[in-house]
This record gives sequence, structure tokens and C-alpha cells, in this order.
Amino acid sequence: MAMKVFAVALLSVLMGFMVSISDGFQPVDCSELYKSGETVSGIYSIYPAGDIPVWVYCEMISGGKDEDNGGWTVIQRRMDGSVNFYRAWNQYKRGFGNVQGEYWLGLENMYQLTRNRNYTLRVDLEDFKANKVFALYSSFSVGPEAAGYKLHVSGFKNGGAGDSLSFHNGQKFTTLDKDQDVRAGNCAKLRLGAFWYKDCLETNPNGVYIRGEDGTHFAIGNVWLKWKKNNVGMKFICMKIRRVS
Ligand SMILES: [Ca+2]
Repeated sequence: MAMKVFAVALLSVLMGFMVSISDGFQPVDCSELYKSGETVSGIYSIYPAGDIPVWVYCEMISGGKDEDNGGWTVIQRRMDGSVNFYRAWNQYKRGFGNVQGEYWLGLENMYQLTRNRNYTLRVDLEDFKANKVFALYSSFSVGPEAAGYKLHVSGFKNGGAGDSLSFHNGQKFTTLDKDQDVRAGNCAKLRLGAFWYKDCLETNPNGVYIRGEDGTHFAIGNVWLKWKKNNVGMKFICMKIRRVS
């Protein structure tokens, strides 16, 4: 089963690659793929910065009014704890993980995507009791590395999750080996993740996959405080962006 899934994924990646070679189409993101007629969710190659392809998961499903149309580029996803997210700066800069499952797209890719284009951000959350909520932000961008890959997020619209991200607006990105937060210590080390930490957090999407409620340590899980307490880890958390046309 796993081999089959892998083979199908590999095939789809190769096909996507061949298609992009054969017709010269180099989509910047999943929004462009969607507009070009791709309506099946899955793995595609995009070109955030020109010629170098990057594999991403595209959510192409159009449906409910909250989803609007498809064309979402997944920039972060946790779903089973299979990938270690406690990583150093270069990993968070370049991206890591498995685009079929858990991954981080990379700060440089996020910067390249959003530097001259307008994006909406949607954060999907699910707890271990199958409750699903989301938060929408009408504007999302990441600044250049020279300025610390600052987060710019605004225009919150509630989908039941509450707003745990505006707290992080304007913050630089902090990893275990690069402290750019405003706390005396390093929030990545204190909260075992990497994020646009402040002092330190209202959400910790890249924290430890603690599988629900666990009060052993303070706020180290992949938590979202405006929905659940700081000791409740999400079953599913996904950050995805879509072009505003
Ligand atoms: Ca600090």
C-alpha cells in the first residue's frame, strides 16, 4: 500500500515535471495551476523564484463558500507527527519534510512567492475529537532574510479558531540556532519549535506533536491558544496561501 502510494506520488511528480518541461509552463504557485485547469489536489511542482522547481501540495478542491475556489498552496502541515520540526535555521530557510504529509515549504520560498504578489492565508485546525475550525487572513507575506524573514499578516476573519496569529505579526523568525524573538531567552529552545516568536507565542504550529492534551511541559505542542489551551496539541494543522487576483 505504502509503495503504491509512493509510486503514484512519484509518477504524478514526474508527470508534472515532464508537463512543465514539455510546454514551458512554469507555474509560480497552486493558484496558477488551478487557473490552468488543474482541479485535483496533490503534489505539483511550482516555481516561486523562476527556474528552480519546488514540490508542494496543492489543495484544488472547490466547494463550500469558505473555501471559495481551489488553488491553495500548502506552506506548512502537521498531521501525524512523522516529521521532526525541531530544526535549525538553514532547514527552515530551505524547507523540509514530505510534501505528501508533514512539511515546511521554506522561508525563502515564502518570501519569493509573496514579495510581489498578494496572498490570503488560511489556517486549518483539527483536534483529536474531530472538531475542525479555521482562521483566515486577507493578507499574508514574509519579508526578506536580511530583515529576519518577518511575518506580515492582517485582515483576520474567524472560522471558529479565533485569532492566534496577529500576535505574531511583525516578528522575525526564530530557530534553535537563531534567536530573533523579543524574549531574553530563545523561544525556539523554550517552546521546542521554530516560528515568528515574540515573547513567546499564541500559537506554535512547528512545536512538538504532542497528540492532544499534555500538561507535562508548558506550550511546547503545536498549539493554538485562541481555540484550545496551551497544553493541547492539534491533530491537524495546515497553513495554506492563495493568490488574491
Ligand atoms: Ca530572545
